[in-house]
Amino acid sequence: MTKRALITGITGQDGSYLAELLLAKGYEVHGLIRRASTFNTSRIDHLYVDPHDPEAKLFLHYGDLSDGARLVTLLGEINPDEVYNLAAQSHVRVSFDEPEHTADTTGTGTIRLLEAVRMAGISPRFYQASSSELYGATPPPQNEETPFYPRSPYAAAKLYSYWITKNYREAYDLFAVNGILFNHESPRRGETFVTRKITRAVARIKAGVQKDLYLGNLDSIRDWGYAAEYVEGMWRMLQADTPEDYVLATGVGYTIKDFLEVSFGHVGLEWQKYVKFDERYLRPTEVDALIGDSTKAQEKLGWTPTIDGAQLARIMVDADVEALEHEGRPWIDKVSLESWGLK
Ligand code: NDP
Ligand code: GDR
Repeated sequence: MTKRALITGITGQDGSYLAELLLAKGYEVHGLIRRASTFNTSRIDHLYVDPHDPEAKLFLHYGDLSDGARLVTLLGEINPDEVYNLAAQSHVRVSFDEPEHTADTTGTGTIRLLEAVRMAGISPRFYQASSSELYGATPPPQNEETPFYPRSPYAAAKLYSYWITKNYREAYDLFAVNGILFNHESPRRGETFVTRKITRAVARIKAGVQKDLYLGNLDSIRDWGYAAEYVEGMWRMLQADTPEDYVLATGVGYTIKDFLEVSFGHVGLEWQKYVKFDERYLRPTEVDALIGDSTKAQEKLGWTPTIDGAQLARIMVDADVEALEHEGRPWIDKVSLESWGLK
């Protein structure tokens, strides 16, 4: 029997890799997309087949996590075996500018989706995209037992989603899990997150189309993994015998300065010559250090990350150099397509 999955946030970084993975595994994949005045499907266009084609396995539906009635209708119609809730206002700095909107999407959006599952009278396995930002001010290493101390409106909203997912698991016997994922990046990472901002700038500075790169705090430590590997961990969580929460992380921390060093160094440049400070990129409260301990996922799910922050920086710089050569034409990284046997 073909399995059916619903992905919210399918147009985002993780959603696009997860859709690819599930299609490669033979799933029928349904994705929630927001109506926008311009196309917002560039990360999944390469997967799209006209729905009239009998071979079509990917189906997109307009909807929004702020629209509960629509979620009930869609869940009833699709009746998925698995639901992956990846949609969110996911930018920590922006959550200080738009705290209420962030609460509505990143927090309340989750309860709308969980309630829609109940109201539709279905019982899919449910994945919630929880985050290492939950740990906030609690020092590393962080694992499933580490106390939370959120430091932003984004993290506070994710904290609500974490607990409500756990509550629905206990209250309604739903197979609902939290993946507590540490930062994961890729050539498809949004351009305003620090890794992609850096690797994109490296390519542009090298090509002579950008002069400087303005950044905020360079001393924070992050545990950066590769998004394509992390979505595979999400899938494993939903295949487990029992619903449990898991940390996914590489266990290796780098500062922003380390990432700059590797990225600029990869094309023979010195970052100190190009990076300038702009206080607008500082956060009112910073998360100083996140380094995860994913022993539980490694032991119980057999999930092992293979790419660390330094390798990732090089992959992303190479991809941004190539993307620049394709500017104005459709382009997508081939890394996961190859590894999942699609190309
Ligand atoms: P992105 O920001 O790349 O993608 C977010 C997705 O959510 C997009 O598809 C976006 O749609 C969609 N979305 C935003 N608001 C709504 C809404 N109101 N209704 C429906 N869809 C909406 O995030 P990532 O792919 O990086 O992350 C996926 C999830 O994992 C997020 O929840 C994030 O918070 C969480 N997370 C991410 C980590 C990371 O390091 N990447 C680490 C830990 C957790 P559109 O394209 O239209 O904007
Ligand atoms: P983060 O990622 O906040 O960890 O959240 P981001 O890349 O935005 O910031 C990482 C660190 O870099 C510092 N920084 C800058 N950040 C950005 N975006 N832009 C800058 O110019 C800049 N200069 C320095 C930040 O202060 C921070 O310390 C990401 C998101 O994907 C969340 O959705 C997810 O939950 C967490 O990772 C885990």
